[in-house]
Amino acid sequence: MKRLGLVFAIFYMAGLAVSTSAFGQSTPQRVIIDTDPGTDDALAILLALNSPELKVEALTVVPGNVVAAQGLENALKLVSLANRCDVSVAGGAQHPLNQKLITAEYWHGQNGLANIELPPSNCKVDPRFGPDLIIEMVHKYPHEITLIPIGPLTNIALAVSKDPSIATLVRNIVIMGGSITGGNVNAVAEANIYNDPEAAQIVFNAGWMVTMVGSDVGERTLLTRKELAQLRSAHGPETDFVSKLGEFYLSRSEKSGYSGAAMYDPLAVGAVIDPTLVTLKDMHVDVETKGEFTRGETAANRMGYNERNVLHGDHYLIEGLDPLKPNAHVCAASDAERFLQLFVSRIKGK
Ligand SMILES: [Ca+2]
Repeated sequence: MKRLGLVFAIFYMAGLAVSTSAFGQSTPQRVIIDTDPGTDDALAILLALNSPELKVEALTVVPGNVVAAQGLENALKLVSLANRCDVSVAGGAQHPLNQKLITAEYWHGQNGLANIELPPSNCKVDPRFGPDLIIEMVHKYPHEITLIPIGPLTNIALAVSKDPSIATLVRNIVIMGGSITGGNVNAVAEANIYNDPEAAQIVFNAGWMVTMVGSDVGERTLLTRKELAQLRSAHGPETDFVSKLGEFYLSRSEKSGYSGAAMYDPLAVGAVIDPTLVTLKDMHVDVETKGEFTRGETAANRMGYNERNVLHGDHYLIEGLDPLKPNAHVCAASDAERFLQLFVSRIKGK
């Protein structure tokens, strides 16, 4: 089954690569980024806005790194910085489905954007409720929209619960979230999943194949002083902002024992721009919503089956193996060097 999973992953990536090259840059992929900006969200959004392979249709904002209102303000400032008021920016959920919000100013600065004060936004908010905007756009462009959720999965869970048909009408869903080798909040949980495990469990089991770009791979895809120096060699509103934000994020990461700044959210965008940047393995993923130590863990089955245990008298016997259908393409590795060079060149390119 492991080999079979790899084969599926290779076909999946080859399929995406072919469709991209067949249409060329003239038909960019429509994407909606659901975001809780957030330092690495800002990097991801600017990467997307500066990549010709993508047409960013909307940013929908979810509470996570910062509260909903601050996230919405940040998203509006980011599209304004990039001079892209054509991108819809909409608010969404105000809190997770079933627990209190946990914000992360500790990592992202008081305003979520490394305490950098961007100019007031020239762009106007889209009055639609984010999950409704997602539903509308997926129906407007059937099989064309790729969802890129890079925050807690609250908005996506609300959208697919209200209208389950979007699960078959999206082109793809590529999330930053989860991990198969340990968490970044605690032993096992990654922050986006930990902030709304119930929403994540809905999203993983909505009937689509979720591409999961986890924190474990993000932490092996590090922005270092080398890339910061490359960014600093160019000047412009976006490059200057990214250089300052990168310095804050890198220093914060170094103080916490990392050798670079984990490119969590940007790598999810990178995996949509160029699927060959990541290695995927098909697995069945469920989200732990109860465990004493494991709430928010992405429990990923790497075997493709569960044992079938049947009660005989006073104990159970293993009678065989029940196959488990994959629901996720799980990112196992990235081509970090190639991704970082793509990131730097795209940010500097404008
Ligand atoms: Ca995020």
